[in-house]
Amino acid sequence: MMRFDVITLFPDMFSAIKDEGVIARGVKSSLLEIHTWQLRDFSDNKYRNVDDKSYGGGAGMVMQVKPIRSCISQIKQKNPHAKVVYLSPQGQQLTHQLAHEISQLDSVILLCGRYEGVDERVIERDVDMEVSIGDYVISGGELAAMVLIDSVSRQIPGVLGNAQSLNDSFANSLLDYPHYTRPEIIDDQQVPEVLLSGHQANIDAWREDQSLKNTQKKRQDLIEK
Ligand code: 4GY
Repeated sequence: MMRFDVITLFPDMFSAIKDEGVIARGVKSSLLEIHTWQLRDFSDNKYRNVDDKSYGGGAGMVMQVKPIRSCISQIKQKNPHAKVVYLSPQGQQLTHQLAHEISQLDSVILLCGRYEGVDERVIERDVDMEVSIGDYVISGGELAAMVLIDSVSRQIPGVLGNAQSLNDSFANSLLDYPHYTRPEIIDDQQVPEVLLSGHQANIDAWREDQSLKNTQKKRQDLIEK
């Protein structure tokens, strides 16, 4: 059982992954748990503020250490070995391989930033791993956390139809092969004959070849690696 604890100002956003799809099924079948924590509940003032102006000036607010640290320490009371992941563009890039490594942990705390992000002292002392979903900026860590939860959960045995995740594009460091379904012909477009042949060895060979060609055409960089 893998457990995610998400620290966020917008816990309702996580209904997007909690309520339906592959992750929801993983939760229902007790393979994973997703808990959200409203950071404002850890504020020490009546206005429930968790941010303040930036030292040095400039527009934009910074998330304060105290509420974050007290939320993390409450979560860790039950899971002392939980790893804290901060989602930011300055992190290590999330890849199939990193998602797999994270899937080996049993408890992950995901810290979602807003505004200008968290006070650097949180990163220094409380964060174990900084992870980025790519070289662009989004408005908060929540969407990045959901991407991480989805990509990690898919690699937990049983969350997908068991053999499915081995089949994933990137599991073999190549792009996927093309997929077709009924009907056999639509307008002037026909399903490749080999897929209708029933000859599984030929189908497997065709798919492998298509994966390679697809990768050469669209992502030469993956082959050079
Ligand atoms: N890219 N990968 C990313 C991001 C938003 C303000 C700090 C990313 O992971 N997170 O762009 N995050 C910012 C928003 C606080 C994180």
